[in-house]
Amino acid sequence: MFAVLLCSTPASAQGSANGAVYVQCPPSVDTNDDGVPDAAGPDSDGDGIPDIKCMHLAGGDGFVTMADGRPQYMFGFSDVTAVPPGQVMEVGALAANFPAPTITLNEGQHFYLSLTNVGMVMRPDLSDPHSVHFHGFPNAAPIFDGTPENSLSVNMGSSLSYYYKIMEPGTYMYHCHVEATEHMQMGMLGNLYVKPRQNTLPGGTALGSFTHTTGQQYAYNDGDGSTRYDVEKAIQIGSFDPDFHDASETVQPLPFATMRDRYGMLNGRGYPDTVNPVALSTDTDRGPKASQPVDSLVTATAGQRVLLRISNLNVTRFYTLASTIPMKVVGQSARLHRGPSGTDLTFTTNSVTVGGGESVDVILDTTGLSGTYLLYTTNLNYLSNDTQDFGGMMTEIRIQ
Ligand SMILES: [Ca+2]
Ligand SMILES: [Ca+2]
Ligand SMILES: [Ca+2]
Ligand SMILES: [Cu+2]
Repeated sequence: MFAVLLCSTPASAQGSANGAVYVQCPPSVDTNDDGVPDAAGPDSDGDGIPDIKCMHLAGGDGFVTMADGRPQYMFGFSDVTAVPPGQVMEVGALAANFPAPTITLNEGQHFYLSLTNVGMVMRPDLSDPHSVHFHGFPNAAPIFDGTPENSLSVNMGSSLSYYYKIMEPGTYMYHCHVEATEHMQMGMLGNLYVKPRQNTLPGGTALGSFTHTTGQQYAYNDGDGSTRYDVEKAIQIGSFDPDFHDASETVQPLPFATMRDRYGMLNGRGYPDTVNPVALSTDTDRGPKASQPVDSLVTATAGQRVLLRISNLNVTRFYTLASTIPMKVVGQSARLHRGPSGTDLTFTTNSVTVGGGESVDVILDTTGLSGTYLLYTTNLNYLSNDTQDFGGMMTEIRIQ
Protein backbone atom coordinates (compact mmCIF):
# COMPACT_ATOMS: atom_id res chain seq x y z
CA MET A 1 0.00 0.00 0.00
CA PHE A 2 2.81 2.39 0.93
CA ALA A 3 4.61 1.70 -2.36
CA VAL A 4 1.44 2.42 -4.30
CA LEU A 5 1.10 5.71 -2.47
CA LEU A 6 4.68 6.63 -3.31
CA CYS A 7 4.12 5.92 -7.00
CA SER A 8 1.06 8.12 -7.12
CA THR A 9 2.74 10.96 -5.20
CA PRO A 10 3.24 14.04 -7.38
CA ALA A 11 6.86 14.61 -8.40
CA SER A 12 7.09 17.71 -6.22
CA ALA A 13 6.57 15.67 -3.07
CA GLN A 14 9.14 13.00 -3.85
CA GLY A 15 11.97 15.04 -2.38
CA SER A 16 10.44 14.98 1.06
CA ALA A 17 9.64 11.26 0.72
CA ASN A 18 13.36 10.68 0.10
CA GLY A 19 14.88 12.55 3.03
CA ALA A 20 13.96 16.21 2.63
CA VAL A 21 16.11 16.99 -0.39
CA TYR A 22 14.40 20.15 -1.49
CA VAL A 23 15.30 22.49 -4.35
CA GLN A 24 13.90 26.00 -4.33
CA CYS A 25 13.85 27.42 -7.86
CA PRO A 26 11.12 29.80 -9.12
CA PRO A 27 8.36 28.29 -11.31
CA SER A 28 9.44 30.36 -14.33
CA VAL A 29 12.65 28.28 -14.39
CA ASP A 30 11.36 25.01 -12.89
CA THR A 31 8.03 24.97 -14.71
CA ASN A 32 6.67 21.70 -13.26
CA ASP A 33 8.12 22.12 -9.74
CA ASP A 34 10.01 18.82 -9.79
CA GLY A 35 13.29 20.33 -8.55
CA VAL A 36 14.85 20.16 -12.02
CA PRO A 37 15.28 23.55 -13.77
CA ASP A 38 13.81 23.16 -17.27
CA ALA A 39 13.48 26.68 -18.74
CA ALA A 40 15.72 29.70 -19.12
CA GLY A 41 13.07 31.84 -17.46
CA PRO A 42 12.49 35.55 -18.06
CA ASP A 43 15.04 37.99 -19.47
CA SER A 44 13.19 41.18 -18.64
CA ASP A 45 15.80 43.60 -20.02
CA GLY A 46 16.43 41.52 -23.17
CA ASP A 47 20.21 41.49 -22.75
CA GLY A 48 20.48 37.71 -23.28
CA ILE A 49 21.20 37.01 -19.61
CA PRO A 50 18.35 35.28 -17.72
CA ASP A 51 16.99 37.13 -14.69
CA ILE A 52 17.21 34.00 -12.53
CA LYS A 53 19.88 31.38 -11.98
CA CYS A 54 19.25 28.17 -10.04
CA MET A 55 22.03 25.85 -8.90
CA HIS A 56 22.18 22.86 -6.58
CA LEU A 57 25.28 21.72 -4.71
CA ALA A 58 25.80 18.56 -2.70
CA GLY A 59 28.11 18.75 0.32
CA GLY A 60 29.84 15.54 1.34
CA ASP A 61 33.12 13.68 1.00
CA GLY A 62 35.26 12.13 -1.73
CA PHE A 63 38.79 11.54 -2.94
CA VAL A 64 41.21 13.56 -5.07
CA THR A 65 44.49 12.57 -6.68
CA MET A 66 47.64 14.58 -6.00
CA ALA A 67 50.09 15.11 -8.89
CA ASP A 68 52.43 12.43 -7.46
CA GLY A 69 49.60 9.89 -7.69
CA ARG A 70 48.67 9.87 -4.02
CA PRO A 71 44.94 9.82 -3.29
CA GLN A 72 43.69 12.16 -0.58
CA TYR A 73 40.44 11.91 1.34
CA MET A 74 38.51 15.16 1.28
CA PHE A 75 35.29 16.94 2.18
CA GLY A 76 33.79 18.92 -0.68
CA PHE A 77 30.97 20.03 -2.91
CA SER A 78 29.68 18.60 -6.19
CA ASP A 79 27.26 20.05 -8.73
CA VAL A 80 23.91 18.25 -8.62
CA THR A 81 21.96 20.90 -10.53
CA ALA A 82 19.17 19.18 -12.52
CA VAL A 83 19.61 15.88 -10.67
CA PRO A 84 16.11 14.78 -9.60
CA PRO A 85 15.82 15.31 -5.81
CA GLY A 86 15.19 11.59 -5.23
CA GLN A 87 18.61 10.76 -6.72
CA VAL A 88 20.70 13.51 -5.10
CA MET A 89 21.81 11.50 -2.04
CA GLU A 90 23.17 8.75 -4.31
CA VAL A 91 24.64 10.98 -7.07
CA GLY A 92 26.27 13.32 -4.54
CA ALA A 93 27.83 10.54 -2.44
CA LEU A 94 31.65 10.43 -2.57
CA ALA A 95 31.48 12.89 -5.48
CA ALA A 96 33.31 15.88 -3.95
CA ASN A 97 35.20 18.09 -6.40
CA PHE A 98 38.33 20.11 -5.73
CA PRO A 99 38.00 22.96 -6.24
CA ALA A 100 34.26 23.07 -5.62
CA PRO A 101 32.11 23.71 -8.72
CA THR A 102 32.70 27.22 -10.08
CA ILE A 103 29.81 29.65 -9.59
CA THR A 104 29.59 32.26 -12.36
CA LEU A 105 26.97 34.98 -11.99
CA ASN A 106 25.93 38.18 -13.70
CA GLU A 107 25.23 41.48 -11.99
CA GLY A 108 21.49 41.94 -11.49
CA GLN A 109 20.61 38.23 -11.40
CA HIS A 110 18.54 36.52 -8.76
CA PHE A 111 20.52 33.51 -7.57
CA TYR A 112 18.92 30.49 -5.89
CA LEU A 113 21.56 28.12 -4.56
CA SER A 114 20.31 24.94 -2.94
CA LEU A 115 22.73 22.99 -0.75
CA THR A 116 22.03 19.39 0.22
CA ASN A 117 24.21 17.65 2.81
CA VAL A 118 24.67 14.10 1.48
CA GLY A 119 26.76 12.96 4.45
CA MET A 120 30.24 11.46 4.76
CA VAL A 121 30.33 7.99 3.24
CA MET A 122 33.81 7.22 4.62
CA ARG A 123 33.08 8.72 8.06
CA PRO A 124 29.74 7.37 9.24
CA ASP A 125 30.78 8.49 12.73
CA LEU A 126 30.53 12.14 11.67
CA SER A 127 27.33 14.15 11.54
CA ASP A 128 28.94 17.42 10.47
CA PRO A 129 26.62 20.02 8.97
CA HIS A 130 27.77 22.15 6.01
CA SER A 131 27.10 25.64 4.74
CA VAL A 132 28.01 27.90 1.83
CA HIS A 133 29.73 31.16 2.78
CA PHE A 134 30.04 33.67 -0.08
CA HIS A 135 33.34 35.21 1.01
CA GLY A 136 33.44 39.00 0.78
CA PHE A 137 29.96 39.13 -0.73
CA PRO A 138 27.72 42.15 -0.12
CA ASN A 139 24.99 40.45 1.86
CA ALA A 140 21.81 41.96 3.26
CA ALA A 141 20.56 38.76 4.89
CA PRO A 142 22.79 37.32 7.66
CA ILE A 143 20.72 34.13 7.61
CA PHE A 144 22.36 33.24 4.28
CA ASP A 145 25.90 34.17 5.31
CA GLY A 146 26.91 30.59 6.11
CA THR A 147 28.73 31.37 9.37
CA PRO A 148 27.33 28.84 11.84
CA GLU A 149 27.23 31.29 14.78
CA ASN A 150 24.60 33.51 13.21
CA SER A 151 23.08 31.68 10.27
CA LEU A 152 21.83 28.28 9.25
CA SER A 153 23.92 25.28 8.40
CA VAL A 154 22.62 22.12 6.79
CA ASN A 155 22.39 18.74 8.51
CA MET A 156 22.83 15.40 6.76
CA GLY A 157 19.92 14.50 4.50
CA SER A 158 18.62 18.07 4.46
CA SER A 159 18.66 21.01 2.07
CA LEU A 160 18.76 24.78 2.38
CA SER A 161 18.23 27.24 -0.48
CA TYR A 162 20.28 30.42 -0.35
CA TYR A 163 18.99 33.47 -2.19
CA TYR A 164 21.09 36.40 -3.37
CA LYS A 165 20.34 39.43 -5.49
CA ILE A 166 23.64 39.78 -7.31
CA MET A 167 24.78 43.40 -7.07
CA GLU A 168 28.55 43.82 -7.10
CA PRO A 169 30.77 42.45 -9.87
CA GLY A 170 34.13 40.98 -8.92
CA THR A 171 36.18 37.95 -8.01
CA TYR A 172 34.94 36.29 -4.85
CA MET A 173 35.22 32.76 -3.48
CA TYR A 174 33.02 30.44 -1.49
CA HIS A 175 33.60 27.82 1.15
CA CYS A 176 31.88 25.84 3.86
CA HIS A 177 32.03 27.81 7.12
CA VAL A 178 31.21 24.96 9.52
CA GLU A 179 34.29 24.12 11.63
CA ALA A 180 36.01 26.22 9.01
CA THR A 181 39.62 25.26 9.65
CA GLU A 182 38.80 21.58 9.30
CA HIS A 183 36.26 21.73 6.47
CA MET A 184 38.41 24.20 4.47
CA GLN A 185 41.64 22.24 4.88
CA MET A 186 39.59 19.22 3.77
CA GLY A 187 38.67 20.98 0.51
CA MET A 188 35.29 22.73 0.62
CA LEU A 189 36.54 25.69 -1.43
CA GLY A 190 35.30 27.12 -4.72
CA ASN A 191 35.73 29.89 -7.30
CA LEU A 192 32.89 32.44 -7.46
CA TYR A 193 32.77 35.50 -9.65
CA VAL A 194 30.28 38.07 -10.88
CA LYS A 195 30.36 39.60 -14.35
CA PRO A 196 29.53 43.32 -14.65
CA ARG A 197 26.52 44.87 -16.34
CA GLN A 198 28.94 46.82 -18.55
CA ASN A 199 29.30 43.59 -20.61
CA THR A 200 25.72 43.96 -21.85
CA LEU A 201 25.88 47.57 -23.11
CA PRO A 202 24.72 48.10 -26.70
CA GLY A 203 27.56 48.17 -29.22
CA GLY A 204 28.82 51.68 -29.91
CA THR A 205 28.29 52.91 -26.33
CA ALA A 206 31.02 55.40 -25.39
CA LEU A 207 32.93 54.68 -22.19
CA GLY A 208 34.96 57.87 -21.94
CA SER A 209 37.27 57.81 -24.95
CA PHE A 210 36.73 54.04 -25.33
CA THR A 211 33.94 52.62 -27.49
CA HIS A 212 32.24 49.40 -26.43
CA THR A 213 31.70 46.72 -29.08
CA THR A 214 28.99 44.07 -28.64
CA GLY A 215 30.42 41.01 -26.94
CA GLN A 216 33.36 42.75 -25.27
CA GLN A 217 33.84 41.68 -21.66
CA TYR A 218 35.17 43.55 -18.63
CA ALA A 219 36.19 42.58 -15.11
CA TYR A 220 34.37 45.57 -13.59
CA ASN A 221 32.08 48.48 -14.47
CA ASP A 222 35.17 50.57 -15.13
CA GLY A 223 33.55 53.25 -17.31
CA ASP A 224 36.64 53.45 -19.52
CA GLY A 225 37.30 49.96 -20.91
CA SER A 226 40.43 49.55 -18.80
CA THR A 227 39.43 46.10 -17.51
CA ARG A 228 38.50 44.69 -20.92
CA TYR A 229 39.68 41.15 -21.55
CA ASP A 230 39.46 38.46 -24.25
CA VAL A 231 40.29 35.35 -22.22
CA GLU A 232 39.59 34.74 -18.55
CA LYS A 233 40.70 32.10 -16.10
CA ALA A 234 39.83 31.75 -12.43
CA ILE A 235 42.81 30.37 -10.53
CA GLN A 236 42.30 29.18 -6.97
CA ILE A 237 45.45 28.92 -4.87
CA GLY A 238 45.12 25.98 -2.51
CA SER A 239 47.23 23.56 -0.53
CA PHE A 240 46.75 20.34 1.43
CA ASP A 241 48.47 18.84 4.44
CA PRO A 242 48.44 15.09 3.68
CA ASP A 243 48.87 14.19 7.37
CA PHE A 244 45.64 16.03 8.17
CA HIS A 245 43.74 14.34 5.34
CA ASP A 246 45.09 10.88 6.23
CA ALA A 247 44.16 11.38 9.90
CA SER A 248 40.65 12.31 8.83
CA GLU A 249 40.30 9.24 6.64
CA THR A 250 41.63 6.90 9.33
CA VAL A 251 39.52 8.44 12.12
CA GLN A 252 42.50 9.76 14.10
CA PRO A 253 42.82 13.02 16.08
CA LEU A 254 43.27 15.86 13.60
CA PRO A 255 46.67 17.65 13.78
CA PHE A 256 45.37 21.24 13.84
CA ALA A 257 48.38 22.63 15.74
CA THR A 258 50.95 21.09 13.41
CA MET A 259 49.10 21.66 10.15
CA ARG A 260 51.69 22.08 7.41
CA ASP A 261 50.65 21.92 3.78
CA ARG A 262 52.93 19.91 1.52
CA TYR A 263 50.90 19.89 -1.69
CA GLY A 264 50.77 23.33 -3.34
CA MET A 265 48.03 23.51 -5.96
CA LEU A 266 46.32 25.73 -8.50
CA ASN A 267 42.65 24.82 -9.03
CA GLY A 268 43.10 21.64 -7.00
CA ARG A 269 46.08 20.22 -8.88
CA GLY A 270 49.88 20.33 -8.70
CA TYR A 271 52.05 20.77 -11.78
CA PRO A 272 52.10 19.09 -14.31
CA ASP A 273 48.44 18.14 -13.72
CA THR A 274 47.67 21.88 -13.77
CA VAL A 275 48.14 21.91 -17.57
CA ASN A 276 46.26 18.67 -18.25
CA PRO A 277 43.04 19.71 -20.03
CA VAL A 278 41.32 16.44 -19.09
CA ALA A 279 38.95 16.33 -16.10
CA LEU A 280 40.62 14.12 -13.48
CA SER A 281 38.77 11.37 -11.68
CA THR A 282 39.74 9.35 -8.62
CA ASP A 283 38.86 5.83 -7.53
CA THR A 284 36.53 5.68 -4.56
CA ASP A 285 34.61 2.99 -2.68
CA ARG A 286 31.97 3.42 -5.37
CA GLY A 287 34.24 3.33 -8.41
CA PRO A 288 35.91 6.22 -10.24
CA LYS A 289 34.31 9.62 -9.64
CA ALA A 290 35.07 13.03 -11.17
CA SER A 291 37.36 14.72 -8.65
CA GLN A 292 39.32 17.61 -10.19
CA PRO A 293 37.43 18.92 -13.23
CA VAL A 294 39.32 22.19 -13.79
CA ASP A 295 42.79 22.76 -15.25
CA SER A 296 44.83 25.94 -14.84
CA LEU A 297 46.21 26.08 -18.37
CA VAL A 298 45.88 29.53 -19.92
CA THR A 299 45.83 29.70 -23.72
CA ALA A 300 45.61 32.85 -25.81
CA THR A 301 46.61 34.20 -29.17
CA ALA A 302 49.16 37.01 -29.28
CA GLY A 303 47.52 40.38 -28.72
CA GLN A 304 44.69 39.07 -26.56
CA ARG A 305 44.19 40.40 -23.07
CA VAL A 306 44.05 37.68 -20.41
CA LEU A 307 42.18 38.21 -17.13
CA LEU A 308 43.36 36.02 -14.27
CA ARG A 309 40.96 35.91 -11.32
CA ILE A 310 43.38 34.77 -8.61
CA SER A 311 42.08 33.82 -5.16
CA ASN A 312 43.61 32.10 -2.15
CA LEU A 313 41.47 29.89 0.07
CA ASN A 314 43.97 27.76 1.92
CA VAL A 315 43.99 27.97 5.72
CA THR A 316 47.70 27.90 6.47
CA ARG A 317 49.53 30.79 4.80
CA PHE A 318 49.84 33.40 2.07
CA TYR A 319 51.46 32.58 -1.24
CA THR A 320 53.30 34.67 -3.82
CA LEU A 321 52.49 33.97 -7.47
CA ALA A 322 54.89 35.23 -10.11
CA SER A 323 54.24 35.52 -13.82
CA THR A 324 56.81 35.69 -16.60
CA ILE A 325 54.34 38.00 -18.39
CA PRO A 326 53.90 41.31 -16.52
CA MET A 327 50.57 41.49 -14.66
CA LYS A 328 48.48 44.65 -14.42
CA VAL A 329 46.59 44.53 -11.11
CA VAL A 330 43.15 46.00 -11.89
CA GLY A 331 41.14 44.64 -8.97
CA GLN A 332 41.72 43.58 -5.40
CA SER A 333 39.34 41.69 -3.11
CA ALA A 334 36.45 42.07 -5.60
CA ARG A 335 36.83 45.83 -6.00
CA LEU A 336 38.08 47.87 -8.94
CA HIS A 337 41.52 49.10 -7.94
CA ARG A 338 40.68 52.80 -7.61
CA GLY A 339 40.78 55.34 -4.84
CA PRO A 340 37.58 56.85 -3.36
CA SER A 341 37.75 59.82 -5.75
CA GLY A 342 38.52 57.64 -8.76
CA THR A 343 42.33 57.74 -8.58
CA ASP A 344 43.83 55.00 -10.74
CA LEU A 345 45.59 52.61 -8.35
CA THR A 346 46.39 49.93 -10.94
CA PHE A 347 50.01 48.90 -11.20
CA THR A 348 52.08 46.47 -13.17
CA THR A 349 54.09 43.79 -11.42
CA ASN A 350 55.59 40.37 -11.90
CA SER A 351 54.29 38.96 -8.64
CA VAL A 352 51.28 39.17 -6.37
CA THR A 353 51.09 37.98 -2.77
CA VAL A 354 47.69 36.69 -1.75
CA GLY A 355 46.59 35.64 1.73
CA GLY A 356 43.77 33.26 2.60
CA GLY A 357 40.46 34.92 1.70
CA GLU A 358 41.99 37.50 -0.65
CA SER A 359 41.62 37.86 -4.40
CA VAL A 360 43.35 39.88 -7.11
CA ASP A 361 42.33 40.48 -10.71
CA VAL A 362 45.25 40.88 -13.09
CA ILE A 363 45.33 41.48 -16.84
CA LEU A 364 48.15 40.17 -19.02
CA ASP A 365 48.86 41.95 -22.29
CA THR A 366 50.15 39.33 -24.74
CA THR A 367 50.95 41.72 -27.59
CA GLY A 368 54.06 40.54 -29.43
CA LEU A 369 54.47 37.38 -27.33
CA SER A 370 54.69 33.76 -28.43
CA GLY A 371 55.55 30.51 -26.70
CA THR A 372 55.11 29.20 -23.18
CA TYR A 373 55.19 31.46 -20.11
CA LEU A 374 54.86 30.46 -16.47
CA LEU A 375 52.70 31.33 -13.52
CA TYR A 376 54.41 29.91 -10.43
CA THR A 377 54.98 30.48 -6.74
CA THR A 378 58.24 32.01 -5.58
CA ASN A 379 57.78 30.14 -2.26
CA LEU A 380 60.10 27.53 -3.70
CA ASN A 381 59.27 24.73 -1.28
CA TYR A 382 55.76 24.75 -2.76
CA LEU A 383 57.09 23.95 -6.23
CA SER A 384 56.84 20.29 -5.34
CA ASN A 385 54.21 17.62 -4.97
CA ASP A 386 55.13 16.63 -1.40
CA THR A 387 58.54 14.95 -1.86
CA GLN A 388 58.40 14.98 -5.67
CA ASP A 389 60.31 17.96 -7.12
CA PHE A 390 59.38 20.09 -10.14
CA GLY A 391 55.68 20.24 -9.41
CA GLY A 392 53.30 22.03 -7.11
CA MET A 393 52.00 25.53 -7.54
CA MET A 394 52.79 26.25 -11.17
CA THR A 395 50.99 26.44 -14.49
CA GLU A 396 51.65 27.52 -18.06
CA ILE A 397 50.40 30.41 -20.17
CA ARG A 398 50.64 29.34 -23.80
CA ILE A 399 50.55 32.10 -26.42
CA GLN A 400 49.93 30.97 -29.99
CA1 LIG B 1 11.30 21.03 -13.84
CA1 LIG C 1 18.74 39.98 -18.56
CA1 LIG D 1 34.28 18.03 12.45
CU1 LIG E 1 31.43 21.66 5.66
